[in-house]
Amino acid sequence: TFNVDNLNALSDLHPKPDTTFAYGTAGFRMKANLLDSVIFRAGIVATLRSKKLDGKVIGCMITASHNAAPDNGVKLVDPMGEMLEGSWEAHATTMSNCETNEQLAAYIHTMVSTLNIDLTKPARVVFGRDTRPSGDALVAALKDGFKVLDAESTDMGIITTPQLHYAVRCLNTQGTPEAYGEPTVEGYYKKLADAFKVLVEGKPRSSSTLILDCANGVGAPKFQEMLPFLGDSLAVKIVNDDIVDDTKLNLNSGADYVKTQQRGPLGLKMNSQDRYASFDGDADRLVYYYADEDGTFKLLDGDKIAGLAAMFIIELVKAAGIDNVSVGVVQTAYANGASTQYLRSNLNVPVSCVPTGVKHLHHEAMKYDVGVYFEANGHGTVVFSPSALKTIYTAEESSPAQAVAIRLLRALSEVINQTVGDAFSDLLLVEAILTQRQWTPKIWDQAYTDLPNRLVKVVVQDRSIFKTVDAERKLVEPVGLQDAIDAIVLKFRGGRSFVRPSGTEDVVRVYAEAATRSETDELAYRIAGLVFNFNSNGSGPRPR
Ligand code: G16
Repeated sequence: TFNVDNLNALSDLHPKPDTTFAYGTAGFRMKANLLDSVIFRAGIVATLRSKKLDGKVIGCMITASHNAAPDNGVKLVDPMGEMLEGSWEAHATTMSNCETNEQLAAYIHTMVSTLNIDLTKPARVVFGRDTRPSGDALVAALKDGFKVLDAESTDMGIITTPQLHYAVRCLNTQGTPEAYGEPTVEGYYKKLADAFKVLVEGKPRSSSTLILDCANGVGAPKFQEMLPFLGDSLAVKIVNDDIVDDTKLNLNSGADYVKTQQRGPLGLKMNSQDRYASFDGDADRLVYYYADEDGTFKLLDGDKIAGLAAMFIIELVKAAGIDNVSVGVVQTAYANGASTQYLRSNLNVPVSCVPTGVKHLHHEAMKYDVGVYFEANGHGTVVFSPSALKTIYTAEESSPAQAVAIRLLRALSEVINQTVGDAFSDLLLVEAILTQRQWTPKIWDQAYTDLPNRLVKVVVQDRSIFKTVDAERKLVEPVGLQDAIDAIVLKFRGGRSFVRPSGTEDVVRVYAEAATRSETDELAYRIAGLVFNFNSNGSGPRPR
């Protein structure tokens, strides 16, 4: 049992506001001023999870990633660095919605008894936060949550989300055959930089400059911190690195802006000689882009990164003579139709489609020996199964070409953050492949041509009325809306569109693809208008 007076005293410091909470696509996320009680209780959930798993270290990351500066949130991290298991998301949601201290105590008791949690077991948690000013107070709430059931906690300070995921895995695998690395940010920099140097060894470096937009978020100081580890293996010019003026976070910059607006960060003058990349606010997403000779903006999003990574890995696996290692790619409904076609027809890899959220992609990717997963928004990574790693590490070379392929595969498995999508690690992966191939972004882009596409946000009164099936490609509620969407889509050449509620923002997202730019825009705005009008739910500005 546990000390209820202690719980009550701590819980009184973090009263629940009159709001219903839900663990969304990537944890709880909303206006920071509503989050105090949620974060306090997330601390309790993390403690219980650790006790349930025999004292394994659980991670808590305070961030709202790509969202605007006034938002914040928390993502919970399971022992191997992956997102919290689905059934526990439901426990976190229920706990966050307990109205009184009595209900909260009762729910903790319910979890302890139904999940068979031994409260005498130790609990260990590690936490970090991004640069948002609301982070400090929320960290204090989280720490109070740890006090309820006496969790031993480690504060990693201001770090990127993937660095926390990395540290969790390192802590849980230390001293085992699966040891993942040093559980510190320096350990992380060293591991990635050392692997990167192997990947580019002996290859001439690009004469163009890599201009890196850090969305005025935590990626800026942290990437700067990694540069000395990379030495002269990579030249980068960092822009949008103002973390002092917090209003600038993700504002007119960053991966989400670039992907959804299909243009470079505001105020960035692009030229056709250089290559450009953007992180999001907590550095777990990456997109690349460049300007064509005529100045046209060209986006290399998560789909393009997945294609590049899959192509490179497939060729290395062949060259290393370990063809028995299966490679697969996981996408979501947002994947550009042309990318899926390229993967299936040109690379001959199996492609699966799952609902939005890296947690879904990660699990599906683990079904392959090497699973490449990326959301179109630039969130993704590559996972290697234990047996694939064993094959890669025990493979014997019978030719110099084979030796090179094996060496590169080993380094790839080290440069890639296998716990979660990681903008730093993905950037090094892309740079390594471009350097190996001596490719410009333009050559990379030639793998396939994206179908014109458009993503629109619609503000509605209640996004919870939108229910989807079939990896979010079809709406089942509100009844009748999908039929209306289908009827419109049919009128457009190569038309495809779907509607789903966001799990991180208070909006409904509309995605559309069609044969031409103008048809795509028309399709997107007609569907958005439909959603806006449906049952008079539109509460924000009419989408234009
Ligand atoms: C989070 C998730 C991503 C997801 C994105 C948007 O990203 O980790 O998997 O694609 O939200 O989700 P939704 O469309 O449900 O709002 P981040 O970078 O914000 O943590």
